[in-house]
Amino acid sequence: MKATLPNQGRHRPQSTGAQIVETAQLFQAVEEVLVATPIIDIHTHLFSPSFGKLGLWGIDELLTYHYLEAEFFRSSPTTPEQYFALSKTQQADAIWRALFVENTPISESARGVVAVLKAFELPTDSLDLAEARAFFQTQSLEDHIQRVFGIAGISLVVMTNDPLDPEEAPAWLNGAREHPQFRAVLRLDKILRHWAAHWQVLAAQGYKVDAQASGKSAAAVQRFLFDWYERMHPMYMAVSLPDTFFYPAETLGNHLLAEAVLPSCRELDLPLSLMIGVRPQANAALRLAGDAVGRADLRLLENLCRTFPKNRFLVSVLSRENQHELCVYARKFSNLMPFGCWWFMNNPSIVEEITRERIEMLGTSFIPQHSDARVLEQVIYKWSNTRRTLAPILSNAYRLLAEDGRGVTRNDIQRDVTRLFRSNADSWMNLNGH
Ligand code: RAT
Ligand code: ZN
Repeated sequence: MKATLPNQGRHRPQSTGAQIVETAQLFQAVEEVLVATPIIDIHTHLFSPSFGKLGLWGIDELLTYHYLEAEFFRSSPTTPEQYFALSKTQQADAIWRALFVENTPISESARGVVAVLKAFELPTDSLDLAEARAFFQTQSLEDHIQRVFGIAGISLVVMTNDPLDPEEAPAWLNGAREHPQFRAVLRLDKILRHWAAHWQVLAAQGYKVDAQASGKSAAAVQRFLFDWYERMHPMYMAVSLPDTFFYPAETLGNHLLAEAVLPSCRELDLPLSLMIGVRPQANAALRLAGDAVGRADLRLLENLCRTFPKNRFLVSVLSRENQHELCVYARKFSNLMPFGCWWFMNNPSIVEEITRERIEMLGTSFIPQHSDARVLEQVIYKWSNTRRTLAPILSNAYRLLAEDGRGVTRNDIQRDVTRLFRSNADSWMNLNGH
């Protein structure tokens, strides 16, 4: 019998009859769809304007980003003690001089600042920051946000909101105004990781908790979370965890996780985001830049996903060595959603490796990236880099598919990009329901 060849025609039979994209056109088609699809940025440290000075933007904040501070100490004799004694303007000047004038800014974070300056047609090679500072000083924040979101091609950002932060909590209590493009996240690090230093704050607010989180403490923490849910309308709850974190284990944090946080998430229909793999303050002198990375034992995910099938877990891991296991666990548990290439993973070479692996193992059932932006304008370069890295990866996946017998239409590409950058987030976080 004559073997039937895979369909090589330019139209897909029994389907919409839509035009298959020629292999030679795939890259361009993917690029165009990526540019035209507004992205939902599911994890940032940005704030809407009603949080006042908590929201960082402008050239001095861009330059003093902790990713750049870590690089600065490698290219300058300035010690951390000397650096942190400087004013913000002096710090930015020192970083500009060391990383942009005396050296070529080829690292990922340094290149990002160049891309932002270019986006606003500011000089990228000047000896000082006078022109850039003058530009940012004359922007009105709300208009600037709209312009930045437009250039970055994003429609919505999810903030990181800490109800126990002494600067942030008052803003919520004074009724921070909701903003259509900024959504909240209830961050739990102080409760799950630093209870000893924070239980008193809950107690002082009338929640009946104690130092050991014993007795009715878990129930009181649940009430605390419900109260903050009412204030923030968060998209999910979140915690960053060290590489040594494990579940199950007899720890106070695990007790609160199992007895307060996970039941609250179930009742409120919220996912829990776990960001796993930080080695906190490996070099404390560097402050925010002082954390490192460690490989975690991801059997913790197997245990959580199996023990709590009614909870949804959004997970990002910081160690490159943990990335493959995360994909394998996602294949085992549909209540696990891998997201983002986080922090030390957010470099093109590593993003490429992780994303190819995820597509090969999970198709489009993951969220490829989040910006982790701390400074507003960073979304410009972070999302441009993501599109730039994704376009060849996705078009190559389509080329292989075509070679194996199925071409894709532009609608297929649009459906996939929408799922990756919008609807996976939307369906997991129910963006319009909370
Ligand atoms: O990527 C970062 O900026 C880190 O400092 C952390 O903030 C991390 O993203 C986190 O959310 O804990
Ligand atoms: Zn973050």
